[in-house]
Amino acid sequence: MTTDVIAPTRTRRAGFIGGGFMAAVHSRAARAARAELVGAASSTSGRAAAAAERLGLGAAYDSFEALLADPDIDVVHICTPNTTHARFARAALEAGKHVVCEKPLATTAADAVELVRLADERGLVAAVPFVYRFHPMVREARARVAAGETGRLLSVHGAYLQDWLSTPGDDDWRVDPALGGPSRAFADIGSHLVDLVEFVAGERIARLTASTSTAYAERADHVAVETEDLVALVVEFASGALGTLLVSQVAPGRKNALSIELAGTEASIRFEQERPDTLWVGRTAASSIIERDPARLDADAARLSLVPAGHPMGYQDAFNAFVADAYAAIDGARPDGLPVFADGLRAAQVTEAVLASAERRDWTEVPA
Ligand code: SOE
Repeated sequence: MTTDVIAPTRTRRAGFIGGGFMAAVHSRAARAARAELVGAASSTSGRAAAAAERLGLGAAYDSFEALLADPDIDVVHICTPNTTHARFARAALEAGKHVVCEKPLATTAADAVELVRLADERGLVAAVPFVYRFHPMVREARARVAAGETGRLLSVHGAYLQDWLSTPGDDDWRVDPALGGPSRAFADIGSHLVDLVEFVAGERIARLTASTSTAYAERADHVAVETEDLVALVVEFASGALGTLLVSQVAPGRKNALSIELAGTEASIRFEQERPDTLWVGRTAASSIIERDPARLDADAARLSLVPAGHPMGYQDAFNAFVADAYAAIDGARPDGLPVFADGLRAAQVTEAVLASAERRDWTEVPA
């Protein structure tokens, strides 16, 4: 097993659709993976030129079609509002491009199924940034669970709490279902929480019951708001393990507080995204804090651990590792734990189950 993040073997030529916060994150990661940033397209040629200038993305294309027609671009990063993802991903795959598409991959499971099929048919790499998988201590937790250190899974509790929409004056394009899709908080961040739980546990949620709530019917730029600010879930795994999950974007003081805690017959294990260099391992007799130290980590965690213990790693490091692994997959490698379009489909299926359960106020099966 390599001890370094798998670096690409040839220069990638990357194009970007969208020029906002996530385009900045994606382009920093592409640059770190030694890609050539060829150009950007956006909603207008003016916005494309501004993004290319601000982010150093190379040329500005008049349209996404013009970007996809460039034969020199081999991978396209889609960083636009949610309801445009499926259309852009489909067009990029049909143009023969590898795709890194922001989550949610699609706002319906049906669209996601078609994208998975298309990527498989074309033999193209198609990835979705469930990026929290790439914190080294997440891989350490996953390795310990897989090795049986926690025993048979009994329960999970997790949360993803943010406060950037905590007041009626706070607003965003995600509030509008025409741009964000029918689910807001869950599709945006609940998808990360469920992906991380299932990734670390190595088990799938089989059924769930959900309640959603919208804190404010009116916001600065939107009225009659229907998309949810928060979701409370009870989940049952295929193994019979139970869990509770809370997702909120109206939790004052919580900035990006993603946390998961798994309890098994032998031990518990807890990861907190805002303190990504540590793990808590709980036992009846004594509990411990595991610090990230490459010399003492599972090989998969060590390969992502780019600096020594005591040098904090963070969100952009995780994103850089995700893009490096996606590019390595384009070179033919098979990096462990790369989130691909099938994972984007999973997220769409869970999101639809959450909305259906909240609507019916009953338990809902999640497709296996
Ligand atoms: C906003 O909720 C957001 O930027 C999400 O869209 C990202 O997926 C998450 O990683 C951080 O918060």
